[in-house]
This record gives sequence, structure tokens and C-alpha cells, in this order.
Amino acid sequence: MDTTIAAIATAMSESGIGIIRISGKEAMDVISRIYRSKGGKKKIKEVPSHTIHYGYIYDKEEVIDEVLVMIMKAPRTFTGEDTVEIDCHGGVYAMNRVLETVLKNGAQIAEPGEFTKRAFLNGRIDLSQAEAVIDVIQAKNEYALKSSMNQLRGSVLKAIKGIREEIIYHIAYIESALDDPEHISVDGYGETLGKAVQKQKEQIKRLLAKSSEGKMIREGIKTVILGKPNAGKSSLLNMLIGENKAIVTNIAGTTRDILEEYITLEGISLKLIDTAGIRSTEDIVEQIGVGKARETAKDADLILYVVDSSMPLDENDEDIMKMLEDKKCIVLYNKTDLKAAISQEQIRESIKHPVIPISAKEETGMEELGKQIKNMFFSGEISFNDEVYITNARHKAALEEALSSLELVENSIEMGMPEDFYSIDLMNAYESLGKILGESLGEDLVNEIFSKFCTGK
Ligand SMILES: Nc1nc2c(ncn2[C@@H]2O[C@H](COP(=O)(O)OP(=O)(O)OP(=O)(O)O)[C@@H](O)[C@H]2O)c(=O)[nH]1
Ligand SMILES: [Mg+2]
Repeated sequence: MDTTIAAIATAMSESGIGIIRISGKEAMDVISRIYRSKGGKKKIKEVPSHTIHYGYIYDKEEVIDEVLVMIMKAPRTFTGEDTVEIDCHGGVYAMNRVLETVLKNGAQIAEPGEFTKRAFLNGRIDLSQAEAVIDVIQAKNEYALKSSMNQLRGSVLKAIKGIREEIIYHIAYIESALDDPEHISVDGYGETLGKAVQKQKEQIKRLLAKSSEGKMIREGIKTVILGKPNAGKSSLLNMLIGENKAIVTNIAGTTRDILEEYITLEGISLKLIDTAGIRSTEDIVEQIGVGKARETAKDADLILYVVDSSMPLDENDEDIMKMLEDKKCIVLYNKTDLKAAISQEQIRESIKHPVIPISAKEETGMEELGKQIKNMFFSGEISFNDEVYITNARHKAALEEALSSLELVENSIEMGMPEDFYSIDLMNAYESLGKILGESLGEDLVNEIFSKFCTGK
């Protein structure tokens, strides 16, 4: 952290402006070596913090680019260090030349995520907030953006800190009582602690319960389109993505491979997966496709079961319905533009899942489908005011560890174990929760987390 780092913070493609970011002890020296104001008089090192200046970047006597320079002095900066941002023209060559000049004059190239890592190591943000930075950048829909913005503003930090404060209070109490038994008594303390642990467990469980929603917000609901051949699965996929990506023909058994596409429906991200129509067949290639379809359906978050309403139900439909018994599923009663061979009621009698009439050809029924998905996964709405969404697998694992440590505390209380037993497991729970905030994490793990960031962030 003694070095001064620099990187291009914007995308490496032609754009209006490009930003080169410099952070570290020597940031002001570096910029003063290469910046000249328009009149040539202004000393950039002497300007007040958090001001913007117009001028040129020079490599010795050569003008490189016309720029705006932002001067931000420690500690009120993202990294907590002296920081300079150079707004130059957003050409790939121009950005590279400015960066090169910065590097020649005392800065080192930053590693991916190094700015955010410094913010974390300098105590400007905790690890959950640092991780939220990357989530904000990668957010693909409104809800993902909102939940990661909340996390960036400290929602996870606050929830975890609250639980940890309660745990440490009890650890401290037990430890002092053991040190000073004459003045502090632990008689009957098991009961008080039991109640507290119960409450902490509930708080953690609540966070965990929201984690599957969190995962779906972030990664999209894994939605598998299933049905017998010719039901209109590929037509549905094409309609939803607004593109003729999947091959559609009136030949049963057209689709063989799995096809994946991301879409946003009513603000919710879906990872849509088209599959081969399910039937028993002699064709070896098709058999493999059917096998893949069955396999993919196993760990789906949602199944869209497409039924051809112009054909009677047959043994293939029966077979599929059996697969769907304990699944989250929506039945799409397709081809409503044709004469029906089965009614919606007949389907409702054979399967307990909701049925929505659609026509993949005439593109009807999609609004209903969006609403139904929202109802199934988010009880009709996603609220962000007081809800903390755990979207990160690392956080989820740490919460689960904390929960099992608290369960051990409960066991010890029930079995009437000595008090020092309580504090060992309480301490483990405290530390597991601390991992979310980045406490007691090994350097390797911290490096690994930040290595997933983009350069310049
Ligand atoms: N009239 C009408 N035809 C449709 C509709 N949806 C699909 N089709 C037709 O049904 C036939 C089969 O459609 P696909 O989308 O290929 O069906 P699939 O379920 O993907 O079939 P496989 O890949 O063979 O399993 C094509 O001729 C489509 O044009 C619809 O809503 N109305
Ligand atoms: Mg198909």
C-alpha cells in the first residue's frame, strides 16, 4: 500500500471521455509532473481538495491530451488516499497514452479491484460493501441494482453488526463472571442467554430465507421450458427474447441441444432454457437431447410447461406431469389461436399448477406470465425498504456457520454444561459473522475476492 497506483477506469472502447485514476501517497506529485493549466501558471499541487481543473497532459514537452483533472486529497476519497482522476478523450489510444505518461512519472499499474481493496484495507468500507461495488457494476436488472446499492450503503453491514454486538455482550458477560465470580453471578444465566440466542437465530434465519430470492435477483431465475415435441417451446423462447434464435419447424423433435438466453420480464431476470421435446424415441441424437432436458429440469427454479392446446394430451404429457409434481411450475396453454382439442379445465384437473393461456405465434399472454412469476417468487412484489437481501454465496455460507454455532450454544445450555462452553461457540458465531465484514479473513481470500473485479475499480 506504499505504492501509488493508476489505471484506466472506463471501458477500453471509443467513447466520449475516458477516466484515468491515480491513488496513493505520490498521486499529487505524479499529476504535478505531467499537468499544465491552460495559462501555464496554476500549480496543481497547491489547489484546494475536491476541485476540478482544465488543462493539458504533457509527456516531457509533448502535449498528449486536453483534460479535466479532479483533485481529491486524503482522507475523504474512495480509497482513503490522495486521489486524482484525469478525464481525457475516450479514445483507446488517447487513454493508453495518458496512462503511459502517468506510469512513467511515478505510478504503478493497479491490479484488478485494487482501488476498492485499498478502500477496504483503509477502513473506508467493509468487505460486504466492497463486494457490493462489483454487484452494482454487474447489475442486470432494476432489483439487482437496488439490492446491491442497499448493500453498498451498508444494509448487510448494519444487520450483521447488530447481531454481533449482542453476541459480544454475552461473551463479555460470561468472561467477566468467570473472572470475578464474587461480584458477577452466572446463576440462571443459561436461561437469559437461551432467549437471546433464540432471537439471534431468528434474525439469521430471516436473512438466510431471503438468500434464495437474493440469488435469483442477482443471477436470474433458472427457467426451463419443457413440453412434448411441437408444443411450441422454441417459439416461446424466440418470442420472449424477441429474436429468432432457436430453430422452429413443424417437425416434431426439432430441438436437440439446450439453448440458454437471459431476459427481463416485469423487472425480473430469467435465465431461459429451451430443451428438446420429451418423448420416447429411437433417434439416438434426440434421445440424448431428451436426457439433457430431464437433467436440466431437475435443478430448475421454475419450469414453464408448454402444452399444445390443439392436440389431445397423450402419454408424453402424462410423463412430463409426473416430473412436475413437486416443482415450481407454470403451465402455458399454447396455441390459443387454433381450435382447441383440450380445455384449460381438463389441464387444471390433471395438474395442480397455475395455467396461463398464451399464443407464441400471436404473442399473447406474456403480461400474465410476468405477473404470475412475480407472485410465485416475490409474493407479488419485491420491497427494498426494510428488507436485507443476501445475494452473496460467501455471506450465505458464513451465516449458516454462525447459525450452527448458535445451535451448539443452545445444546450446551440444555445439557447444563459449564458457562465457558457457551462462550466458545458464541465466539465462533461472532467470528463467522465477522467474515462477512472482512474480519479475520486470510490475505489469500481477500486477494481472491478482489481479483474478480475489473481493472480501475
Ligand atoms: N398456430 C400456432 N402455431 C404455433 C404456436 N406456437 C408454435 N407453433 C408452431 O408449432 C410448431 C412447433 O413449434 P416449435 O416452437 O418448434 O415447437 P417445440 O416445442 O420447440 O418443438 P421441438 O423442438 O420439436 O420439441 C411450429 O410449426 C410453430 O410455428 C402458436 O401459438 N400458434
Ligand atoms: Mg424446439
